[in-house]
Amino acid sequence: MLSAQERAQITQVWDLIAGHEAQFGAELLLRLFTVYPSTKGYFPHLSACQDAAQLLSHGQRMLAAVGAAVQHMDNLRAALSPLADLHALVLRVDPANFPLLIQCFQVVLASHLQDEFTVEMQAAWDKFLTGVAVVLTEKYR
Ligand code: ZNH
Repeated sequence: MLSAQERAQITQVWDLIAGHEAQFGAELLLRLFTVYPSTKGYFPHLSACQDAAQLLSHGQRMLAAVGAAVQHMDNLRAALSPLADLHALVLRVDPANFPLLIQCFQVVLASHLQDEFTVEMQAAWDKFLTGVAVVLTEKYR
């Protein structure tokens, strides 16, 4: 699914994020809520007050999961199985929200990495995050 070059680009970008999961994650959530206000409905407690500490804490958890997915990009289905159960069976997040989050994720990357975030890296990350979203949304019934 991912070429050797795509894998390298995904890892290269992750190495720049690693250690800043909370900050990137909080920015991602803030962007998501602002650009796509309908997403706030899933996070009533977070989006109502936009308390920085809570955004950082949920952002940290979300980005840590992305980091784990990077470590297991050859085996996403197994690595993300518990999270897939959570999203599909418990949270029941409409799968239409995932492309919105992926788009915001790429804008966060671009705004931080600027010229370092090449078009090839964006393409590789788009493919990778789409793969993550496929796994997180395939257990719906
Ligand atoms: Zn999600 C949760 C990840 C997407 C919504 N998440 C969560 C968590 C994680 C995640 C890690 C935590 C878990 C625990 O704690 O156990 N997500 C994730 C990822 C992604 C996602 C990786 C992609 C890529 N989500 C999503 C979306 C949405 C969501 C799109 C909508 C919009 N999540 C959610 C919610 C929750 C979660 C609502 C719960 C929160 C709380 O807890 O409060």
